[in-house]
Amino acid sequence: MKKQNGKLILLLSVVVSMILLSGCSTKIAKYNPNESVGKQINYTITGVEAGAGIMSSTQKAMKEYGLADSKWQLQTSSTAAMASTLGKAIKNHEPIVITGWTPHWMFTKYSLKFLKDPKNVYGKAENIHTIARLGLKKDKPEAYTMLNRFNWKPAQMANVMLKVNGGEDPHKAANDWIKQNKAQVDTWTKGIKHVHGQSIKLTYVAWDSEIASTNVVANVLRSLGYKVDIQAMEVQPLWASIATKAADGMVCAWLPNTQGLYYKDYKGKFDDLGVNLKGAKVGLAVPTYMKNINSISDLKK
Ligand code: PBE
Repeated sequence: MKKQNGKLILLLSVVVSMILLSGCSTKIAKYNPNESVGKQINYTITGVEAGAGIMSSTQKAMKEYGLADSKWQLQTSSTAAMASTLGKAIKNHEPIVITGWTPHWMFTKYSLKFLKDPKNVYGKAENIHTIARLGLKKDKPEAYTMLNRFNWKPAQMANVMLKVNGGEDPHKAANDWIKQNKAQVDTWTKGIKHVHGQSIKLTYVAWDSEIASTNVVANVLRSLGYKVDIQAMEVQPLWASIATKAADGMVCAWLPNTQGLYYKDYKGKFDDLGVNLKGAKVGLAVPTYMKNINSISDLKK
């Protein structure tokens, strides 16, 4: 008898938890164009790492568009977590607002749109700059020349990113890209003397875009004979690593807007080698099925 009771309790608890679980999963509502979007997503913008420039730009946007004084909040997260939340939301046709940027595989994989920003808080087009430590030109002129010449197009960066997102090792994805774009890479290395195992250190933030660019640049420097160390870190330490000369260079400076505050803070303590990618973009983004939401001010609806 006792044994049977035990079984019954077990069976009951399985049934109860199944009901609970299925109850939870059906509770996630699909995007409803007729209801306030804020209400549907608990007034939450899904963000990325705390130090990212896009996070401070978004705080500013929330103030300028009158979202900060209402119930809206910006959720700090990580790029990987944001991408996974986005993927799940899209699968279920749920509403979601993210901090987005291009080049990024998210815009290739999913149908997303940037929200219009009439107050121009995020700036128009952003560029990505290469930044070297002071003195690199004199100490490692070969590497400096290559870093100074490095430049590519958003679609090229997106191509490497998409491969890495598909599971390819970044080192290999970068090498494949280099092989397939030999003529372009040759213009970066032309006439540069090979060095013999000199070491050089590049720092970066592990955003998909910067994983792609840093691996490409590192592999090209390796082909010139450098022993290259690449080290991932947060944004503020990234700028500090160059300013304190703990690292030689980085190719991840989104400017003039996104990382403008770091640029200002460390001004005079780094060498700006100029743009390596033109036409990046930063802003708030939503899936295209959120038909009624086209501008940041629409979030107040
Ligand atoms: N991001 C990706 C960075 C630059 C590249 C938009 C998260 C930032 O906000 O600083």
